[in-house]
Amino acid sequence: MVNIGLLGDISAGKTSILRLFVRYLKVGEIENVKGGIKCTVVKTDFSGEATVPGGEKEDSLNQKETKTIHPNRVVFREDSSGRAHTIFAPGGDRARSVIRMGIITISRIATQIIAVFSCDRALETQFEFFRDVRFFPDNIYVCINKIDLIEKDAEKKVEELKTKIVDFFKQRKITVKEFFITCAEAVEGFEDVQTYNDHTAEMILSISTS
Ligand SMILES: Nc1nc2c(ncn2[C@@H]2O[C@H](COP(=O)(O)OP(=O)(O)O)[C@@H](O)[C@H]2O)c(=O)[nH]1
Ligand SMILES: [Mg+2]
Repeated sequence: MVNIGLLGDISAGKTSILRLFVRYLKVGEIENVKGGIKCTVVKTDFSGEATVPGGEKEDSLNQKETKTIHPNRVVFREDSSGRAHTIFAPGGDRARSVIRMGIITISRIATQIIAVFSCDRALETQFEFFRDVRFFPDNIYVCINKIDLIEKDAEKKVEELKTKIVDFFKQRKITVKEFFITCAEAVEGFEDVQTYNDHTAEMILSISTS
């Protein structure tokens, strides 16, 4: 059994990654991704998600912006082996003590950590989040999310981000085992949306089953 913790600053996309993974399992799409196998959702808990008052999303009509108070959780099972895995995604707002508790708890019980970064925000502010987390394994995975928001020279930009992220964790004696480049939303008008949605699901699956 693998316990995966998704950690990252507010709005990096942790909750979206979990939701996309659940969707891939529910519609059976998980079998069609690279390394895909049949899996079943055992349990989901998104009850820690609170609607932000007045927080309308800019790009859609009725969806409300949400904020994670208590860690979200998904348990799923590999059908053939029967192995079950859990993915946790605590909130990113470490200024609130209840959320901070979630981050500390998950960073301690997770056997694998995925550090989630968003392409559309300054890295430095996102590093602040990780500076605060005390308990880290020596090796982590890194997810660079919202790839759709890089407007030009995406490959070059991604390489720059990777270098800075590796350096940041190296200073803390943490090695990045692997990078995953993802898009966790069904973004209309983004040509490669299917590929990068798939990458999101492949990331969770390959870390769980490796
Ligand atoms: N364009 C784009 N938006 C995303 C992506 N992933 C998440 N979002 C949006 O970013 C916002 C924050 O996402 P959320 O999952 O709540 O972030 P969290 O705070 O890390 O849990 C939401 O409005 C999402 O719809 C992505 O890959 N691309
Ligand atoms: Mg969240």
